[in-house]
Amino acid sequence: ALTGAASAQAAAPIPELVQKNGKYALMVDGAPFLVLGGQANNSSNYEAALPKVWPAIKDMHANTLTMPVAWEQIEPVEGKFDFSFVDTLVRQARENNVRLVILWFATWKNTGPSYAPTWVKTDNKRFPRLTNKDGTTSYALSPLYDTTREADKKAYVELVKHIRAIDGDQHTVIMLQPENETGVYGAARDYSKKADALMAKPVPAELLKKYNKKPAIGQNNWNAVFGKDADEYFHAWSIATYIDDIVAAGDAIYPLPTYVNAALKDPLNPNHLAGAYASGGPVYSVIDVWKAAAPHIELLAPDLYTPTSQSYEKTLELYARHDNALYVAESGNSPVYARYIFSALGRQGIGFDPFGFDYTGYSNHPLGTTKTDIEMVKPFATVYKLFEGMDREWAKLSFDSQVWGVSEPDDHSDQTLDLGAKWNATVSYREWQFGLRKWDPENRNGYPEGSDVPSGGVVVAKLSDTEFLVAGLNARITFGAGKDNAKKGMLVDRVEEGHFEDGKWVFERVWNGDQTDYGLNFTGQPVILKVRLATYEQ
Ligand code: N0T
Repeated sequence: ALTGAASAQAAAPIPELVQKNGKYALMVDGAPFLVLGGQANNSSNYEAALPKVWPAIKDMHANTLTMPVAWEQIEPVEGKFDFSFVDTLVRQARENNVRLVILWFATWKNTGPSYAPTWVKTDNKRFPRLTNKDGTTSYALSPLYDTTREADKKAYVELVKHIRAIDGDQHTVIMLQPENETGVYGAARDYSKKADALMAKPVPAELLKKYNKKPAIGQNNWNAVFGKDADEYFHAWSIATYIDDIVAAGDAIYPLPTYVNAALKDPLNPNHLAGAYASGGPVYSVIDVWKAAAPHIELLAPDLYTPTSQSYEKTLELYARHDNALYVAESGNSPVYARYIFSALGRQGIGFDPFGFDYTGYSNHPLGTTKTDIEMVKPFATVYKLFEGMDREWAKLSFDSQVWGVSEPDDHSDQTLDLGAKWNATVSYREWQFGLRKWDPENRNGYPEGSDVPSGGVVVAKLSDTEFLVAGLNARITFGAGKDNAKKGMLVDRVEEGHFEDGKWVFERVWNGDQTDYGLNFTGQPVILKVRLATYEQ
């Protein structure tokens, strides 16, 4: 007979990232889940800090808290484990009705070993640091030593075992991030003799296959195959295989979805050199290396601290791939970052997890805001309030149907949504709700207050050939006829405002007249619309 715990597990499957025709869903308790996350500050991973974490997560309307668990914290003495913080965290997350993403701060945290226990980070004989090009010793641990990997793996496996033991029937913990911002600054790779010897060997078959390379014998070492990219590819391969081995061991115990986060390479600067950014980490130009090296890692995710829309959008585009689900693992917490959730969801993102959300008083300005109180949270609460009532429905539509989404560009210019052959839509910003902007080209009426800071965005999901779910903030959406309907008259037939309850649309009222004559106008209030479009012969 099944035990109680086992039957509960059978009823609610373990969280899983599923893929269908290049679309992704993070399944939690058997249904698609949208992560509306908030990541706590780095040193908030102690019971004493938690009373300052939960209020911020609540004010934010987040459904998920992302929290580090440090190797130094769970294994301060080799072989002696202490999971008291994990127990407290999981219990309090349940009391606060949020899910958890746990970050494993271990061999690499922002590339350095600060979160490794003292017995690791002070023993350079047993756990060697890598060698810089000039022969000096780097601050970062080398990925080339079994001793380091096995020690990290042992602690990670204990953590995963513990999570299974306390959470295997409830799934409060929905994802794990092994390590944090891997790679190394100041070098492209480990330049030790050991590393040189490995680079002189043939490139592994999986990697050759990924890059479609068929080098001749004798021409198959790393430098011969990859030329100027060889150092970075080698380091990325070394780190990715190291982490994959750890994740595989965890998966054998309790296979939660895992992802790694990237300290980014500038997507707009082709001359950005490895080592100036974290070389070997999962930056866009080595996504294929990571995919070949780390089949157990579900996805690679960007940490977005570049506020300009051009840069932010480019990075989203680079990580939203058929073979990689988009997940914003970190984002700055200045007000300008909040709107990018619309772009992330438009690219079929499975979640958004901006950084620095607790009331411990720390600000990482200029990466994020100078504010550390409710003012920091407000812009994110505004976007999360819009999605919180339909997080499950949105995630399902994103997986099963078609979705679009845009956020306001820095120059506030209009954007076009190609909704297929029948319809399209234009999204515009900084408009009053009444009237058409083109009637007032001099802009004598000025702009709505505060609209100089971009905060707008719109998402659209297809419900049927003629119906769309539309939600937005500080933007106007105007629907139009696509090429199949070009010769017909086109109208917005019916606009319903409503909300979701237990997965069902609950009608509140019909929008018409001023509310629809000048496009559908979203303000700073959360509003969800169901829009039906129609044509007539003319
Ligand atoms: C992030 C966070 C935390 C455009 C910084 C960002 C977090 C880590 N690192 O507060 O430390 O744990 O993942 C690095 C950003 C580099 C500068 C980018 C300038």
